[in-house]
Amino acid sequence: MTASPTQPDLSTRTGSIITAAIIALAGCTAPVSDPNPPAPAKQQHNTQANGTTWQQATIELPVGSGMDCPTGRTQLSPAQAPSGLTAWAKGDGPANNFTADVPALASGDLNGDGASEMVLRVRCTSLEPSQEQDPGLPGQLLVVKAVSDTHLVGLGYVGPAYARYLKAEVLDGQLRTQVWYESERSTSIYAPAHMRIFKLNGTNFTQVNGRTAPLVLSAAKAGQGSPVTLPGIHADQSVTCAASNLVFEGGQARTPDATYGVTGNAQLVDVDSDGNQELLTEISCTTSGATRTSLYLLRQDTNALVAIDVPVANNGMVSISNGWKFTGNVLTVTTTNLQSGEQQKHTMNWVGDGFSGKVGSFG
Ligand SMILES: [Ca+2]
Ligand SMILES: [Ca+2]
Repeated sequence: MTASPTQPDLSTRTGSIITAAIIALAGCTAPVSDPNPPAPAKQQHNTQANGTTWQQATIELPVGSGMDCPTGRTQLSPAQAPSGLTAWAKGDGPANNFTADVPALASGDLNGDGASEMVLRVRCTSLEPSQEQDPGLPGQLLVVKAVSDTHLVGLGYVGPAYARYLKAEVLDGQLRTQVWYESERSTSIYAPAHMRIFKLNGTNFTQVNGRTAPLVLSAAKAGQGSPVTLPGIHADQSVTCAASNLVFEGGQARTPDATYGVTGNAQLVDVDSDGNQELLTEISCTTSGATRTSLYLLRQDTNALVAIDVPVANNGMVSISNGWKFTGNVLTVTTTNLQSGEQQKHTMNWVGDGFSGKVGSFG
C-alpha cells in the first residue's frame, strides 16, 4: 500500500497537478483531446442494505489497515458532493474524514458465505463533501458487509490509496477493478487505466492478477515516463524515422538521429474491451530539421508501452493537425496534404488486430 501523505489538502492538490500538467502539455499544439478518464460508472447494484439507509448506518471501519483513515465504529451521515450522494463521517484527526460514494460501485460474494457484499469507493481526506471540487477524487475501495440496514461491517480496503477506481465487478469470488492514476506521487497524464484483480485472503484483500503499477507515456511531474517502443515510419523506399525504444522526459525523447515529442493530442481507448486501456497518441519525430507527426496506438505491455498500430504513419506529406477522434471502434482522421492543401477524411475501423484503411506505412 502507498504510504499516506501528510498534506491535508491532497485531493485538491492532485486535481491541480493534473490540470496544470494537461494545460502545460496542451500548450504544445492546437486541438487537444481530453485525457481525463470518464467518471466512474453510476450503476445501481442490488445490495443487501437499502441505498438510502446505509448512508445513515453505523459502520465498523477496519483497524490496522495501514490507511490514514478512521477506524472502528463510526456513524455515517448522508451528504452531497460533486460526485453525487455520499455517506460520510467526520474524523477525529486532521485529515481523516471518511466519505463513501453512493451507490456502491459493485456487489457480490467476496467472502464465500453466499451473501453479497458491497464494494464502495471511499476517500479518507481532510475535506468535507461540500468542499470537494472534483467528481472523480482519488481514494480506494472498501468492501462492506451489511449486518442490517443500519449496521455495516468493513471487511477490508482494496487497492492502493489515492487511485481512481473507474469500474469494478465481482466475478467468481474475485474483485476486478479498473484503476487510473495509482498515487499522488505518480500522478501523470497519458497513463492509461489498467485492471487489477483482488481476492480476500484471510483478513485482507490481496492482489492476485493484473498490473501492480501504471505505465506512463510522459510524466506530469519531474521524472521519466515508461519505456516506449515505436516502429519505423516509412517513406517510399526509405525510413523517415527509425524504429526506436524511447523514454520521454518533459515530453521529449532523443536518439542520436531524431528528437521525439508528445504533442498533447491523446485519447485513452480500450480497443479490445479487456479493461486495460490503450493510448491513441500523436508523437512527432524530427530529423534533419523536418518534423513529422504520426498517430500511434500504444498497448500496455509488461514493462513498456508498445505501438501495436500506426493509423497515420506520416511520411512528411501530410498534417494531421485538423484532428481525429475514436468513437465506437471507429477512428476518423482528417489529413491535409502539405503540398496541395487538400483535406481528406479517413474512416478507420478497428478489426481486432489493427485499423483498416491506415495512412502510410511502418514497420
Ligand atoms: Ca459474502
Ligand atoms: Ca485493452
